[in-house]
Amino acid sequence: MLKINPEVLSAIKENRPVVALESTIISHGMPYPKNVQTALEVERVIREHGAVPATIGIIDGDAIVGMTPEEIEQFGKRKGIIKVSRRDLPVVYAKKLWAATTVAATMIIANQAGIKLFVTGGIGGVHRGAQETMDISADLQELAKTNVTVVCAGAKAILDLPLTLEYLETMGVPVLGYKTEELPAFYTAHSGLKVDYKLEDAKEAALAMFEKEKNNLQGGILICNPIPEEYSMDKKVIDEAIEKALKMMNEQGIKGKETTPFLLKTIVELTGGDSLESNIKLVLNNAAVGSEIIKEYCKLK
Ligand code: PSU
Ligand code: MN
Repeated sequence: MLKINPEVLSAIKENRPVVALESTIISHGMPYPKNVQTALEVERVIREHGAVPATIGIIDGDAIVGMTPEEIEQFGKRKGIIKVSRRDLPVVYAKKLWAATTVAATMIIANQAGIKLFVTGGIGGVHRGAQETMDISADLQELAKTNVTVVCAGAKAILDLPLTLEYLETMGVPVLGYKTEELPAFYTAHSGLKVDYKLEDAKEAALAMFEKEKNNLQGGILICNPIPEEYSMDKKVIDEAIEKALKMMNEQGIKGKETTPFLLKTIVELTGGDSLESNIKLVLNNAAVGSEIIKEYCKLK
C-alpha cells in the first residue's frame, strides 16, 4: 500500500515539482540527531527552491511517500529499522515492518507514486573486491530499469569507481556530470574519471529527462553533482580514512548490507566528524540542484 501525503499527491497531480528523498541515509547513513536535522534541512532547502519534498520509508508495512517531521524523527532514532532494497520489499510489506529505503527501494516507490526525480548523497556501487565477493549494490540494477532521475554527489571512494562506471555503462544508465566532465567522488569533487556527458545547467538536465521519456527509453538517469570546493575534504585525509575503515571491515568480517553503514560510521569516527559535515553539505547542495532540475522539467510537460 502506498500512502501518499496529500500535499505531495496534489503536487504530483498538478504537475508541480516534487523531489523524492530516501530514508536509509537517515536510519543507517548518519548518527542521531544530525541525521534528523539534516533530513529536515534538506526538506527546507527543497521548499525554498519551490519544490515539494517527499521523504520515503516504510511504516508498519505501508510505503509512506512524504513523511511528517515526527515520522522523520522516528526514522532517525528508533532502533531496529531495517535497511531495505528491492529484494526485501515483499516480505517487509507482508510482515508489516518498519523499514528504511535505500536508493533502489526509494526509486521503486517514487516511480509508483509518479515522482520523477530523487535526491540523495551517494549511490551504492561496485564494491572493492567485488571480483571475489560479488558485492554490487542493487542500486545499479534499479537505475537500469526504473524511470527516476537520481541526483547524487557521485559514488564514494569506498567503492570501486572505475568498475561502477563500467557496470552502469553495461546496464545502459546515462552518467551525467552537473557542470562538470569529471565523476565526483562524494567527499571530494574529483575522481580522475570522466562522466559520459557534461550538463551545462538545470534546463539541459530536464531536457535529457524529457527526451528519455518521449523516446520511451526505460530506466533512470544518474546526475552527478560535485561537492562544493569549500566543503570538500582533503583527498589525502579521506583516502587514509577509507583505507583504514576497509581494513577494519575485513578484520571484523563485516559483509553484505552491513558494509556501507559500517564504512560510513567508521569514516566519521576516523575523521573526527569531518566526513559527516561534508556529507551533510553535499546532500544540501544536491537538494538545491535537484529542485532546480525538476522545476525545469515541469515546465516542459
Ligand atoms: N551513500 C551514502 N549514504 C547512505 C547510502 C549510500 O552516502 O546512507 C545508502 C543508500 O541508501 C544506498 C545504500 O542505496 O547505502 C547502498 O547500500 P548497499 O551498498 O548495501 O547496496
Ligand atoms: Mn551489497
